[in-house]
Amino acid sequence: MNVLDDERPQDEFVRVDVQSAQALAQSMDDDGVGVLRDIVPAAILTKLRSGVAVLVEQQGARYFGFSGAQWVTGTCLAPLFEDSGLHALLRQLYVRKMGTLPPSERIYPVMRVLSGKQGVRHSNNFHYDSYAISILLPIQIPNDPGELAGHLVMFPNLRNARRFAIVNIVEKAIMEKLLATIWRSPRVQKWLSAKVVTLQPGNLYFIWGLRSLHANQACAPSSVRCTVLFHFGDPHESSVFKGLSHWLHAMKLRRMARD
Ligand SMILES: O=C(O)CCC(=O)C(=O)O
Ligand SMILES: [Fe+2]
Repeated sequence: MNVLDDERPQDEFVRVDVQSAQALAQSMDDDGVGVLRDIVPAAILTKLRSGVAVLVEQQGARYFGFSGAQWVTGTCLAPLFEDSGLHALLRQLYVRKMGTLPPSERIYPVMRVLSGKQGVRHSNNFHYDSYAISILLPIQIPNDPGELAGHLVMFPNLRNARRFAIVNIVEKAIMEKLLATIWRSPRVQKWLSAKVVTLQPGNLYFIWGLRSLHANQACAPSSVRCTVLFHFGDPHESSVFKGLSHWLHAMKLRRMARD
């Protein structure tokens, strides 16, 4: 495309279309990941990165995580977060994979900033998301030659969604805690054909988060890595065991925050 033909203001997102659902779902099934390229414009990436730089400057090189709708409101990511095309696409993907309507229309946004020794601790933590679909937006990925970039590594579509929340919780505990070191082993990753997804800021990466065991690779403690996740569709949203899984997750974050 000739850039001169593109009349979008430089800080506007490229429109996300529900028509992409079929192709995305196919790639997520076949390759583990579906990609929409060049959705977040460079001007917005620059703004977000300067916000992150201020945080790192103020609080030092450590791990930051923001979750829930409040942190997005009023930021330059809000137009994408509220975009009706994105919501329609997520709904469509959910219906295709889960065979029912999503339990809610809510997108759960998370921002992760990895830096310093704590950042390394937040790497290679293989997990299943609680949400059927996760979109990963790389904001800042280290890219100096010879530097570890912290790409995404995944075992695509290792399982199906579990019907009962308690089964899901027990399975997650076994896979994410008891067997944590197994998934980190290069030999196991090779043997089980783990996929490394090279992250390019500006693109949106779609995965079946609930089905695919995944983690970010480590990057150097001296670098800063920032990603945003949009999670959608938790089939166990209204389960009585949800409180337990939130508590387990909060404990895990607290443990990792200890120096
Ligand atoms: O930051 C990343 O690359 C992945 C993070 C992730 O999988 C998550 O927060 O659920
Ligand atoms: Fe995840």
